[in-house]
This record gives sequence, C-alpha cells and structure tokens, in this order.
Amino acid sequence: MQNLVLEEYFKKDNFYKKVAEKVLNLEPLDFDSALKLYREGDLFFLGKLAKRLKEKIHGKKYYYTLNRHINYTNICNINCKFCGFHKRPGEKGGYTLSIKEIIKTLKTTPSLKEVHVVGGLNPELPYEYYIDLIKAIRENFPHIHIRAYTCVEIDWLSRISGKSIKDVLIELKEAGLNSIPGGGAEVFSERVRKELYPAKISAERWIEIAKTAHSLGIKTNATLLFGHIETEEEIINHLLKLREIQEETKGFYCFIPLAFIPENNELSYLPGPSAHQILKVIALSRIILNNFPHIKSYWVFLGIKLAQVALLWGADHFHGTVIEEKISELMKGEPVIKLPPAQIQRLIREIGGEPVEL
Ligand code: V47
Repeated sequence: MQNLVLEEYFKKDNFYKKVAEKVLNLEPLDFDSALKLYREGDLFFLGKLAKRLKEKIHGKKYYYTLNRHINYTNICNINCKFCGFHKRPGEKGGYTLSIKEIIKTLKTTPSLKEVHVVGGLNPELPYEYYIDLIKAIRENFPHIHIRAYTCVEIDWLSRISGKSIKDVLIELKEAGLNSIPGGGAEVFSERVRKELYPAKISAERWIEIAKTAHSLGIKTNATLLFGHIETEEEIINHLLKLREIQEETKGFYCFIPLAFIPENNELSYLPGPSAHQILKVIALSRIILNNFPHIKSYWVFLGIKLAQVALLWGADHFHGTVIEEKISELMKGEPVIKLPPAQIQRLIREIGGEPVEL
C-alpha cells in the first residue's frame, strides 16, 4: 500500500490509468476490471480515484439533513439471519408504535426536514395503518420529506391488500410519500439469499419494485449488505446490476453500502468487515456507481469516526442527525448517539469539506 497522488499510480500501472479514465468519463467498468480493482487495487488508489470522482460531481460539498428514523414495529415474520432487530410474532420484546405515538414523537423535533420510516413485516398490522401513517405525517408536517417503506415492505403491502405494486405506490404517493429507502436489497445473489434470508423477496422482485417506483417518479435508494458470507464476485455483480438499472431509469438517488454488524444475530460467529474492507467497498461503490448522485456514509452502522474517514474515500452524504434508530440499538445493545448538526458540520469541515444541509 502506498499513499501517492492519483497520477503517480498511473505511472506505476497502466491498469490504474485505464480504470481512472473510464470512471472519470462516467463510463461503466466491465466485470473483470471491477473485480481486479477490488481484489488487487491499492486502498489509497481506490480512495483517491473515488474522491476525485466525488469532487467532479459535488466539488467540496458534503450533504446531511435534519432527520429522524421511525422504526414503527420490530415484529417480522421473515427471520433474516443477519438481523438482530426483529422479533417473531408473539415473541417477547416485540413492539408496534401507534400512529398517535409516532406523531407525538415527531412533534418533539419541530426542525425536522426528513423522516425515515421502516419496520418489520408484522402480520398484525392492516394495510390501512401504512397509508394512514403517511397521511398523518403529511398532515402534521406539510413540508417534511417522507422516505418510507423499503421494497420489501412495498411487496408485503401488495400481498396483504391484493393490490398491484403500482397501485400501492400510487396510493402511498397520494398519501404524501416522497421517496423509498434502500433497505432490503442485501446482496443480489440467489446463493446468499437461500443461505441467509430465504423468506425475503428475490432480487428480481426488489428490482421490479424499485423500477416501478422510478416509473412513477418516486426516487429510491439502494443498499448492499456486505462483510458476511458474500464473495467478491457477488459484490461486483450487485454494484454492476444497480449501475445498469440506473442507466435505464435514472431513479436512484443514493447508494448506502451497509457494513455487516455481527452482533446479536445468528451470524455473530463471523468477524464482520475490517476498516480496510469497508473503505474499499465504499470507494468501489463510488467508482462503479458513477451514475448515482450520492454515496452515503451511514455513521449509525459505521460509527462516527470511520464514517468521517469514509468521506475521504468517495462518500459525499453523511445521512443526518438520526436522533433515534432501533435497528442498531437492538443489535449493539446501546442507543444511537445523537449527532447535532453542529457536530456533523465540524466533522465535514475537518476533512476539508463544505457542509450542506439538505
Ligand atoms: O435492509 C440489518 C441492514 C438495512 C444488519 O435509504 C444490517 O437512506 C448491518 O437500509 N448489520 C436497513 N446491516 C437500513 C437501511 C438504511 C439505513 C440508512 C439509510 C438508508 C437510506 C437505508 O439494515 C436492512 C439490512 O440490509 N441490516 N441487519 C446488520 N446486522
């Protein structure tokens, strides 16, 4: 590993030069080059190329927002092995928030700009709850950005209501929904799905739902859950597939590489990804997804310190203030540390960036 300026790498290896030319011209990388880059690429080269691309797109700007997560229920009937958040229906520790409670909670943070609403697939909740929740948030907060329900929940809503994906999305949009979060994509590999989350919708279904949302003018995010049993090839295939969809629909807004947390779940015997792997995947995401507007450094899962470093490895979006988030709280056994805007701004300025509140 050597920490050189980007152009110095070109002199050392023509492969680096060819990759950089393609990536910075916003052209796609082929599978073999992407795999070679991930396997053999120098961590600093990846970081410098990713940051150069980030600066080509966003200059010195780094984004964040005043947001809050609402995890309305942790009761879920699909039992994904990596998840430490869910409880089976009837199991001790399960909770469901009423719409009234949620609105009361949101009212405690009047400056809120965005709310992120996700939860488990709870068989006790009727279809109307999901629609009424969005309507209630919209009524009480006319200007807030509502990012709600992953493609997995949208599929569930279609199944419990008997309505098509398109009709569910139209109804949600009419209720006030603005965009869809990126969760539930996990890894687009049938092998990993069968092994870790066999009851979850397939990659094809996740993609179909994201594309349907795009066709209705609803932006969606995308994620990759990495650092568990997936192979390097599966990571590359996942990223290339997302890039291909984005070429077609232009409907993705942000990509969030989610580093696996090996705590309080059925995969706790795994070590979890190293900082080296996390930075490499974040940089690789920026490099391969050179048609995505944003790459998020999700500090809640990464930890604030590594999330700050990720801003030098190609990420441009620091997510937001969050305030409360139950997925990591139930996995790590500790509440999310609140991150006030002034602290986010300081973290961004420290790495030479210009904080921009969205
Ligand atoms: O889909 C579950 C992941 C996701 C673990 O769209 C885990 O802006 C790591 O998608 N280790 C939900 N990850 C969170 C998510 C998200 C977060 C922030 C912003 C956005 C956005 C989306 O969390 C799940 C799953 O892939 N997850 N368990 C775990 N042990």
